[in-house]
Amino acid sequence: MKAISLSRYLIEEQRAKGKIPADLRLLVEVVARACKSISVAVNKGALGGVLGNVGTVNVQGEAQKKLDVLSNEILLEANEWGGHLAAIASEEMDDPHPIPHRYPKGEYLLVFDPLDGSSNIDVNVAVGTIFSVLRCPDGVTEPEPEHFLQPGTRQVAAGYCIYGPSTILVLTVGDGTVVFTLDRELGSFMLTQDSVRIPEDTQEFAINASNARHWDAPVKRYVDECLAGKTGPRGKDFNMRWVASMVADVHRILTRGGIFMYPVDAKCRDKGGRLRLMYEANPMAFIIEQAGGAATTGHQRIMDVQPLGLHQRISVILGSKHEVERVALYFREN
Ligand code: AFP
Repeated sequence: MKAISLSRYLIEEQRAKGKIPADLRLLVEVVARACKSISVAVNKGALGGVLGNVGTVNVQGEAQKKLDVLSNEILLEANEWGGHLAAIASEEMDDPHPIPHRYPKGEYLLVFDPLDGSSNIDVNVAVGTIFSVLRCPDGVTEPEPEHFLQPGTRQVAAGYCIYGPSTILVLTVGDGTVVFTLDRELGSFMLTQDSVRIPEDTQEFAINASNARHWDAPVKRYVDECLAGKTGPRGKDFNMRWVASMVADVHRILTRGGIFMYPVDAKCRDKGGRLRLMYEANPMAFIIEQAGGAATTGHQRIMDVQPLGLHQRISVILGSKHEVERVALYFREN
């Protein structure tokens, strides 16, 4: 199959299938172009003078990397003039960024983690950009934080760009999950996988095992059974991976199956979890579900959660359908 470009894919989704309006096509193309710029900055590494910390902390209370701030600025500058957005929210900003009055507004809300996994940048491990697109409620011209608080089922598009050995854009507009690889000579994202299907079973789990003593019983039961391998109730051996960059862990699972868990535990319960609902859990859940996988908090489907705050954290268990369902069963039996 001759690879087609992102632009052609989006035009075909818009024209042939009526799946996306022109403004949403423009939005995805603008975000993809911004990701190309971020990829250039990330790939320069130490030569770009952008490694290390800024010396500030974000709304999460986390030290901001220079690339966190730069990636955020690239995404803001790329998106504020196009006329497709009503407002923008980011992990790196306390409140939504309004579209400057000198530019027209559109009907979409864009939420993103501009550079997820940024604690891995200085050690040259894959990082990525995660984004989610919602509709701005009708009649709202000056969106407030509460206008972003829509469940994940209301997303009209979601994606991530992983800056790894190759730069790969993974996207869903609700018509399956598709994968584009950046052709640096052309400067275009080219379609390299047109309908991702996550294997429903797996032998690979991803969790930060250093938190084991804090886990709730259902998580401990699931992981202990994986560790028991052939001799245990699962009757097969498991492998473990933990990159500590959600984009990298999710991309591996999207590619070959697996289960990713960052559950609420005794250590992070007071914060509601480790990962953020609006710009990490929801977009990844949309992508995973569109590829035949599942995504739960342990108690409910992630995309059904009614957000209570823009930077709300949530328990995340996602990946191969049968494994996620097993963990959810253990929560019900608990
Ligand atoms: P950073 O962006 O601060 O590196 O956090 C990355 C992340 O939000 C997510 O990408 C990882 O899955 C998770 O945190 C790793 O958390 P631990 O460092 O506690 O394993």
